[in-house]
Amino acid sequence: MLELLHKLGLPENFSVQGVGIDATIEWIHILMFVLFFIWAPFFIYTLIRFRRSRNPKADYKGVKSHISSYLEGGVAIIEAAILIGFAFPVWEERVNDIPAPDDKDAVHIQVVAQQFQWNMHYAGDDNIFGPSRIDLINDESQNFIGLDRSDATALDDIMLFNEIHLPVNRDAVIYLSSRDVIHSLFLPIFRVKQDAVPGMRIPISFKPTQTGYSEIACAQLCGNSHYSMKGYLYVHTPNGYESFIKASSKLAVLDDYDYGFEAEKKLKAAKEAIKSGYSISAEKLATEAYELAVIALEDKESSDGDEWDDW
Ligand SMILES: [Cu+2]
Repeated sequence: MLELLHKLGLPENFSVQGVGIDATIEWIHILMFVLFFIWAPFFIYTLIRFRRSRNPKADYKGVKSHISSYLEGGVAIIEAAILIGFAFPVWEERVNDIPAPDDKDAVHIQVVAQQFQWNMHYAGDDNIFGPSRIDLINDESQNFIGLDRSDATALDDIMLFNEIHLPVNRDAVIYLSSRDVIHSLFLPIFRVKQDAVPGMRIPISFKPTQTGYSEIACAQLCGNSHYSMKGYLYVHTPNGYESFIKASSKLAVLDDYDYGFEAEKKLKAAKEAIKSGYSISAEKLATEAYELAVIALEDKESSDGDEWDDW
């Protein structure tokens, strides 16, 4: 059945949690197929059997047998089995088995939706999310979530737009919220779909099982440019991810495109490599990007010193 569903457009599943969801989807389809092949012939039979020419006058007594009640009861039992046997456990796992915020084995990301983009906030090298404040939100200066860069823990934080980066085979936790209206983060290949609700910070957790690239969509009709809330998802090798994040974190501290230019180029190349399915070369490129970012940061610091001397 799952193969048939893949042929009909269900994408491959690339998360540990997706297996349970796929099983539920599979059972629902099996039940619906069975129902369809029972109800459809029955419906056609009733159309012919009770046609007007054969029954010119309505029978006021109606059907006496209880077969239809038994059939309905049977359907209700199967539906209850799907709900209690499959849907509840899958949901229970999804809302209860979420790694704690201080769990170092998991990757933690904050995602803030807004009309019409996804803002991804990574804690950076220090693993601590810098604070953000509403009054600091400034779209012109690209501070979409109001990150307080004056705070020491925020200096190395990484802000990405419409891009999620994750390592393979590690639990990922996304803390999802929204800046304006209700959006919905949809990661089809992980079987993740969660509403982003203003005023709430909702954790979602899953574990990617394969490196690769996919698209992110918004699954709530959130406004006139809803269609443009398209994002990209990159699943790196564990080392590739570490280097990618460390390089991006250094570039965030550097905050100077001229110095970080070469490192940025390597990071872009790493993303292209993942897109083309070369996660090992992506890992190499991300490592090079990190080395370049370190050099760029040292260069800038020493030249800042020069400027100070000249002054
Ligand atoms: Cu949206």
